[in-house]
Amino acid sequence: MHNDIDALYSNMWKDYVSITPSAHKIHALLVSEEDGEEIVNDHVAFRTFDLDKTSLDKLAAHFLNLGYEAKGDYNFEAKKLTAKHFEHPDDTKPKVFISELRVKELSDQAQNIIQKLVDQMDEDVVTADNFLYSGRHWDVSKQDYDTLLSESEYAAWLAAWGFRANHFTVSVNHLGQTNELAEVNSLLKDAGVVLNTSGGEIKGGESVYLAQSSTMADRAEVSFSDETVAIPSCFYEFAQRYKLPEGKLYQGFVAASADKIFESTNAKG
Ligand code: OOG
Ligand code: NI
Repeated sequence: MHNDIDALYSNMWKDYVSITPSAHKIHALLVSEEDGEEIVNDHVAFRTFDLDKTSLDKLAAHFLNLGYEAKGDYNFEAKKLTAKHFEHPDDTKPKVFISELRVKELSDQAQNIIQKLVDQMDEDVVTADNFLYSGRHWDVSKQDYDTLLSESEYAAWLAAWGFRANHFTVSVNHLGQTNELAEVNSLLKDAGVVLNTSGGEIKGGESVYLAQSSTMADRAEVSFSDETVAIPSCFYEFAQRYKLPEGKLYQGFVAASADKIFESTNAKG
């Protein structure tokens, strides 16, 4: 496992932008690189199957090993997902949101496809240094992808893309030009970026101490075993946090908002 947080994030970012080219453009819109301004990441997110080999805990181990601590628990009934978030004692480090699909709640057909994928995976890959930016460890056909897609968009995305940051999240609180999410959204839309409007462009708000928005995922080519096709890859998220009554910024997530953020990897319109 990695023993250097910054190196891990740098590798995850490289992998993420390789299939999310719009992240570069968005970066340039939000910070002036000439001034040496940097984006602060609020969090990154990962997806997995709740099978023994690939469980949330296996991914989490990489972060616990780096000093992260488990904080919130979340349940997404309709999407059949369980999630946890992790924080580092050094609050300049991004938070981590990891979800897992409860495979047993899917149809027998979908379960069989997923089992067939995970069976191809060597047990040791989950503890390898590069696991969190290693992508897919199986061959998958476009037909199986489509079958999963008709039942669980999450399952299909994971079958196609594997283990990698599903999104990075800009901390709006740390931006130089504005600290208002609504203004960030306007800037993005003026530049032609397509935002996720499921549940409204801004999910949450001051009343739940967290406001979030996200782009609709880019598209990138996937080599399926039978054909190569462009499908939704990864997206970019924007988070504005508000102070709790005691004066500290809220650090958790909001299940009702997260439920809609998941839909950022749906096909656009
Ligand atoms: C995670 C969606 C939830 C958030 O910030 O609420 C989330 C995902 O799409 O995998 O990231
Ligand atoms: Ni997120």
